Parts: sequence; C-alpha cells; structure tokens
Amino acid sequence: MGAGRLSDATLAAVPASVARPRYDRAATRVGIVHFGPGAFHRAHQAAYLDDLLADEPDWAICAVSLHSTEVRDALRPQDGLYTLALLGEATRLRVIGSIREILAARDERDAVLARLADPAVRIVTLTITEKGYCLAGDDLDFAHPEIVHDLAMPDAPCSAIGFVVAGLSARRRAGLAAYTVLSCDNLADNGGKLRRAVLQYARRLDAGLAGWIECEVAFPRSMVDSITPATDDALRGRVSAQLGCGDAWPVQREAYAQWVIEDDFRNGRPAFEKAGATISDDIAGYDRAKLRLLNGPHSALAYLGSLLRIETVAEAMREPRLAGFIERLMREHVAPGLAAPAGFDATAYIDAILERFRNPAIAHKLTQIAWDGSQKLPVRIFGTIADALAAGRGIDALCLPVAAWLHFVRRQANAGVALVDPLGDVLVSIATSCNGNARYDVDAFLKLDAVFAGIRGEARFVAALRNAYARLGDATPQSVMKALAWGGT
Ligand code: CS2
Repeated sequence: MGAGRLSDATLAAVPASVARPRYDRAATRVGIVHFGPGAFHRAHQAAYLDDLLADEPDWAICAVSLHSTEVRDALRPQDGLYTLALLGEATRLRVIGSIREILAARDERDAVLARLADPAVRIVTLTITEKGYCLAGDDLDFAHPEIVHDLAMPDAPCSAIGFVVAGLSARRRAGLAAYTVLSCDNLADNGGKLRRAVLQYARRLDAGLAGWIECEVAFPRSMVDSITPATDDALRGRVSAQLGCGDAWPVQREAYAQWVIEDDFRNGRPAFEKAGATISDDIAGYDRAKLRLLNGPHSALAYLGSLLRIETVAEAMREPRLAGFIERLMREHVAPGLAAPAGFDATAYIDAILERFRNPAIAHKLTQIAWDGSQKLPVRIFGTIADALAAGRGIDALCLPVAAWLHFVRRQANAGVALVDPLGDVLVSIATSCNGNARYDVDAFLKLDAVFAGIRGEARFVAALRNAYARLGDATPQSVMKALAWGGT
C-alpha cells in the first residue's frame, strides 16, 4: 500500500486530476441499505448516488455483504471511500463517497438489522446476482439451505430474503413505514420475482406480516447496465500510483452506464433521473432487450470463447468467425420478435453493444462471465428460444451457446477446474458421467430441473441441443471453429 491510504483524512491530498465527492460526507445520512456491494454496485448505483448526494444528502448507502468480510475489511479503513476507474481511450479516476457504512452480516448481523429498522432508511437495494434470490424457477426454493435456516431462525437471517423480511417485520412491529425494495440484478422482472419470493417466505412465517408486506411494500423493477470487469492487481497498482496513496479495492467499468427504474416508491426516493437514470414504466421492454441482446451474447462469447482458449471479450471479438456468429445471433436470432420498449432501435442498440464488446480498454475476462451459467442461461437465452419456437423460427444458432456451456462444464470437470456455479457440484457429477455421445450427454444434463425443467418438454429444443452438442465435437478449438462455420444456419 502506498504512502498512507485513501480515507477522509487523505482525500484532500489526492491529485486534482482525480474527481472526488462534491459534497460534505459528514453531512450525509444513510437512507439506503444495499445488499451485495460487489464491484458492479460500487461501479454503478453507488456512482449514480454519489452524483446526487450534494443536493440530496439523506441518501447515503450502508453497504452490507451477506457472505464475506473482504469488502468491509477493505473499505472500512478507507471510511468507505474507493476509486472508480472509468475505462476509455483515457482512463478517468473518481473517488466515490456515497458508501458511508459497510457491514458484514456474517459477524455484524445485529447492526444490519438495526440499520434496516432505522426510520431514515427508506430504500433497500440489492445486487446479489441471480443465485442470491434462492429461486427454483420463479418460486422461492424452500429447500435452499439459507431459506431453511432463516425460516427456522427468522430473527437471525443469513439470506437477502431473510434480512429484507426481518427488517420489514421490525418496522411493522414498531409502527414504522416500510422501505421500498429495489432489485438491481440481471433478472427479467427482477422486482416482481423478488416480491414473489419475499411474500412466499413471509407467508411461511406469519400471514399477518405477509399481508402487510403485500399492501405496504413496493418492489420496483429496474434494468442496470455497465460492463464492469473484476478488479485486478494491475488496476490497484495504477490507481495507487495516480492517487499517491493506497486503495485496497478500486473498481473499474466502461464509461457507458444505464439505469432504468420503475417509479414505484412508497417512502420517497432520490431524484435518480438527475444523475442520468431513466424513470420508466416499461422496464420489461428494457430488461428483455438488455438481457437478450447483451447478456445472452456475453454468455455465448464466454463459453464458445473459452473453448477456443480465448481470454477476454475484446479478444473474442477479434476472432472473425466467433464475432461473426455473435453478430448474426443478435441480429437474426435474438432481435426478431423482441418485444422492446416503444421507439427502441434494435439495430443501433446492437451496433452499440458490439462496439462496447470490442472496447480494447476493457479486459473483461470470459472466465468471469462464465460464472453461474445455471442461473444465467435460463434468464438470458431460454426465453429467446421459447419465443422462437412459438413463432416457428429456427433455434439451431441459439442452441449452440447452450451446447457450448455443457461442453465447458464437461471440460472444467474433467480438468478438475473449479466450476463457479451454485449448482457446481451436481453439474460436475453429471459431467463426469458423460461420454461424449451427444444424446447421452445432453439427456443427462437435461435432467437438471433447476435449469431445464421449463424447456426440456420441447422436443425441437432437445433435438436442436443434441445436434449443436454433436456439432461441437470434442470441443477442441478446431471443432468449435467448425461448428461456428456451421453457426446453426
Ligand atoms: C456479464 C454481465 O458477467 C456477466 O455475466 O454478462 O455482468 C454484464 O457485464 C453486465 O450485465 C453489463 O451490464
């Protein structure tokens, strides 16, 4: 760590070239509890709120990590300050000050519950990734170990759902107004899914509480977007050198960011729109377009690119056959029939995404995007496949990324490389039973209810997936290139 460390005390010494909070941090108050202060939250929502605190000081953030203490241990000595690197032709640094408090639920549960019961807290936001919702399909997974735990010990929760409900229960008992619960995760209808899971959980505890939540609590939907590569030592080194002091956990993202929020807040909200967010009641259109036209192709790049032994998105986009497949996938197989927002220009949106993917300033690792495939693919690609089947359109190209995921899982399992996925163990056990025969292997994976229950009944999907899996052969770069030449067309 350089001379000293970024903190309120050293902020003034940071070079003028580094932007910093334009408000008195000591005059701000925590008004938002955020679950999941990973890189994306700190690069995206926390930056939007940092733009608002000068005019609206009551919306500072208490950031809560649910499972680890690393973010707390890294940022608490920095008074919650950290550096955001905006990547572009010239990287711009800005110190973000909107996180006023950082808690780790694992050993500060009571402090988290106290903050949730604080009347000054009027919004709870979440970036807990798809797996954090503990869903099985669209319903709460009552067999999920964290949900089992929380239903047995509702006053000592460990899941996001458990904390949200415990906080609401305390406010109800104290006669306080509820907070609004805003999901900021890559899920279609994120607010609707979260509301359903919260109510299903609350009904198991107390029908009266569930009824109160149903009437009093808003769960607005939102769509979030900014490509945010994981922090690495290279970034830490660049930031500390430019700051002249240490920053234990800077974050980085592309200059582009979008936040579309449904205006359904029962207990007040900051003027998100003043920081560039879009307030809209057509979140479904925005999140379908983003999940299907950006996240789906991202996952396709992750698995096909990994099988080609490619490291980053930008590098993958320099591989003509893969880049060509991705572009055709977007324009010819995802965009048709996409129910997008009124006035949406799919061509321009796709052009912009391809440009963002090609950004040479962004070293977005395919291995990072490949995480949690069991949670991501149903949200990102299966909906497009289902719509194409219903419309009688071809699905061979759409099934190639899904088949690539199966080969990716099999390759990781056979190489003994850890699979970052909440279903990692069961995926590995399936993969190690595979023998390379398309029908046998695909059918073994299709048995996985949590991933394929909603789509494996479609015979055309099963046939197309088996065919795509066979097209990828032994999943060597040579056979993947051959499959891309076929490309499902
Ligand atoms: C990526 C997303 O890691 C992934 O799965 O597809 O994090 C993507 O970078 C963001 O959704 C972009 O807004």
